[in-house]
Amino acid sequence: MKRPDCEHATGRSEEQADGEGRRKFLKLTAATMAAPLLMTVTRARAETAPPVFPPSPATVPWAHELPTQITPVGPVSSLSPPPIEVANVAGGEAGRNPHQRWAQFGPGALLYEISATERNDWVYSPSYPPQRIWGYQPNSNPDHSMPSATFFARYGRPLICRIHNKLPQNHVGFGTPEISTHLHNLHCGSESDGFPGDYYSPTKHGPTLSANGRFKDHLYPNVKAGFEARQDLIGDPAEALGTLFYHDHTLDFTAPNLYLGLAGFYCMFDELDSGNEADPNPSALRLPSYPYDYPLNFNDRRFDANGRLFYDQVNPEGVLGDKVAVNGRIEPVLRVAARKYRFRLLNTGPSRFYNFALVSPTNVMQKFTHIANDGNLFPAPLLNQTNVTLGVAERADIVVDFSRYVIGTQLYLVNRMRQIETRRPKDIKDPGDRVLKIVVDRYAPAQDLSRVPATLRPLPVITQAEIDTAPVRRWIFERDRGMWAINKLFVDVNVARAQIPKGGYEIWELSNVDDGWSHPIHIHFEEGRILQKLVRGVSVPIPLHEQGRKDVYVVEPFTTLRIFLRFRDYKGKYPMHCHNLIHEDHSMMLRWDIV
Ligand SMILES: [Cu+2]
Repeated sequence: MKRPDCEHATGRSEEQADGEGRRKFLKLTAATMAAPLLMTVTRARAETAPPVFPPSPATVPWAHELPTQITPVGPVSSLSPPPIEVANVAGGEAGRNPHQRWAQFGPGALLYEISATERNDWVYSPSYPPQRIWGYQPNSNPDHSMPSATFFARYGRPLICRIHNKLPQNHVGFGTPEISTHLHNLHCGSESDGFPGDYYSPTKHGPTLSANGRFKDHLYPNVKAGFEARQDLIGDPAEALGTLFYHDHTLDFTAPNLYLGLAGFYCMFDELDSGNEADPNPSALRLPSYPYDYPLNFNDRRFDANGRLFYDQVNPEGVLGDKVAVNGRIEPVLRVAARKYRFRLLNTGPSRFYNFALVSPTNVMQKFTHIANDGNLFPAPLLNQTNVTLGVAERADIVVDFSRYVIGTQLYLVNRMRQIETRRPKDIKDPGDRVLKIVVDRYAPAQDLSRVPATLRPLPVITQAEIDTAPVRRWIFERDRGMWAINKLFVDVNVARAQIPKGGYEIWELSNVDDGWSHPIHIHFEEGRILQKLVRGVSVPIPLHEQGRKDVYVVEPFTTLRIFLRFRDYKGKYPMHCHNLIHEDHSMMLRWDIV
């Protein structure tokens, strides 16, 4: 029998004992647990039975009200010590690589300061005791309505976000008190990308950093991909992104750290999607805008008999949550005005897929307009939709017009996707589970000037000549030796599995050769386009909502997706990984470099 050849089993040389010891322990434990099974069966569903955990205790629904509007975090006037191009290790910063394009974006950037912190008073449900949660919050005026703060950012306004690690370094239980914060899927230098090996704390650092740190500065240029070739800092509006989110990406511990709450929204605006529904600019889309622009983050969670958050970070099957938290609350109520809203739906996992529908109390599906997928506005809105599916890390922006309802109307957002294991969803079945109650309880104080125009954002051009000349890489995602592998290898953050020239373009074929798992694959850095979808080798139509730009590609059993990708403007190390956080933590990840 072959031994696992991953770095975790063989050990890394340069890392500190504690964190690395835990990482090695986890991987060896997982490999040992799976080893006897390997002698008889090698693949897929027959290999192991997923673990069965007791159900979470019952909750009383609709006992918690979400705020009627979210409060984005604001900039600070200064940072001390001031941010600089090269890591200020003497001043407490982790040993990152120098900021790329500092001269263009650093001086004059807006300054933000947040900290990863622990609090002990979070109430998932009034049926459960207040308990520990982790989140990213501003140092002053933290937003206690969400586990992590929300950013509203604008193209053309670069920002520097200083992220302190104030997690308790004597932490016990699941999760690890190091962080590496990834802003999914911002176009930025790899030193600001939150690479999984770039985790840091005051006492530890990952193998791809050079020093521990109390904080790390992230330069978010808020510039559209391809700006270098255009020689401007405005970029092509077709490349703009919208609904992004940031989260911890620490190697081997992303699932438990997100499970504890380390994920928040980062919404981007530009001259089209300007965030102002009264915008006089004729090119502005005037979509429903703040405070009627509302992010909703969904996660699956499981609780023990005492109502405390439960997780098993050793088992490579993870834990499937049987409660759905919405912005950190189970079965909350959102009161809305009788007008149009933009909801930004986000699935932060760890493993559950959702199919959301908005229904009446008698389970009649209501119509909405689907305008964006993975933070990318469609060329044209998809009208009269009744449901939307989200794999982990996928997003959907929808517009719901509540002016159609009388005051007092109650509606429910339901999850129709049934899932009984972390491996993949089972099927869609009505009427679904009610996860959010929406009450139309008032008229808006002012006229609703928002609209959903017939055209939204054009797609960037890909020429046939580019498709014909693109180098092709093939990546196979499969179960291997009790863990998850890409082309038979487990993650090694020190080794680049692909080296791609800056400015290049390629076609990546993502293949799932098993029948037991669905893999929502995330490729950092630039949005891609699905050119072709094959099931058992036969080309099938690409769903309309997946024909635009994407950054998460759900690769279902026996499926191959052919993706067109560009690699522009920056150099450095970036990962591709399964965004089922359990697969990600159990090695389904690789590093690729732009050189
Ligand atoms: Cu996966």
